[in-house]
Amino acid sequence: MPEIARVTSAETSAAEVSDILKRDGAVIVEGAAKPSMVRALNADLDKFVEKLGVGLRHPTSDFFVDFYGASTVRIDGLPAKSPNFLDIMQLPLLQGVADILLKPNCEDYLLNTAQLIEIRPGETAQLIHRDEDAWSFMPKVKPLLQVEAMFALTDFTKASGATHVVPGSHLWEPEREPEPEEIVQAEMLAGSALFYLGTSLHGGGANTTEDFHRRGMFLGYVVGWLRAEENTFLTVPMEAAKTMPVRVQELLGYKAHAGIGVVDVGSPMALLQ
Ligand SMILES: O=C(O)CCC(=O)C(=O)O
Ligand SMILES: [Fe+2]
Repeated sequence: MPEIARVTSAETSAAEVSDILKRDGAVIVEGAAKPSMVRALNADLDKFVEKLGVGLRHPTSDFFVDFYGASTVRIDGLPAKSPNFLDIMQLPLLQGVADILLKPNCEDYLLNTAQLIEIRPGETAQLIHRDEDAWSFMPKVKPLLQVEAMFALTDFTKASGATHVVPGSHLWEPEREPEPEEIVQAEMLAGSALFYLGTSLHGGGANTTEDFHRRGMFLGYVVGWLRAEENTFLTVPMEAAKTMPVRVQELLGYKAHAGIGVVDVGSPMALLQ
């Protein structure tokens, strides 16, 4: 049975986490967010979760109705919804890993999407996938595009739907499918985070509990020359972006990638002044 390596946030450098990611494609970082941060994030997000039902509201295709889950609540636009999320976006360990793994392939990276993913009882296991398959028009041989982290905002257990992961699958041929014994679950306590590559096979787990809501908060960084999944210019109003730290503004797309993403062929940062 393969295992997901575990490290502690306090004792592990971005270089060490990156080395494990290069080897295994996934690693659990224990204590990535302090208990007080987990409480604050949950308090920020509770009111949005209460208002929203489960399931996908405006599907862009039938595929995504199933993929995103009929008993799962998903919310994006997190930078505008949770002031505490801005600290998660700038977490030195996560930025450090993205610097090491993505900067060789771009000038700077962008927030690809951030989502609260609450898997409710009765949800079935999500299709095992690679998040980089979102850019399906890419040639088979491509640089690493994406680095991601799934933060547990409640405990993740096998029964509650802990994320399925296939360690080592970032090095596989794209066609190879995992055998059941190659799939492990990222069981972790609230505050821990599963760091993984956009090329690693994974998927949400089934929630077989009677009444436990598995809440995760997921965010990923993508090379700055790709179109990001989430349309952050619409999910985060510009008035809100104006009040955010400069690094967050950059990650939301107000930093041009050389000649890409410009306004009047110049820096979009000028719009925030
Ligand atoms: O909820 C999870 O554990 C994983 C979700 C996921 O991989 C996705 O939606 O792309
Ligand atoms: Fe995914």
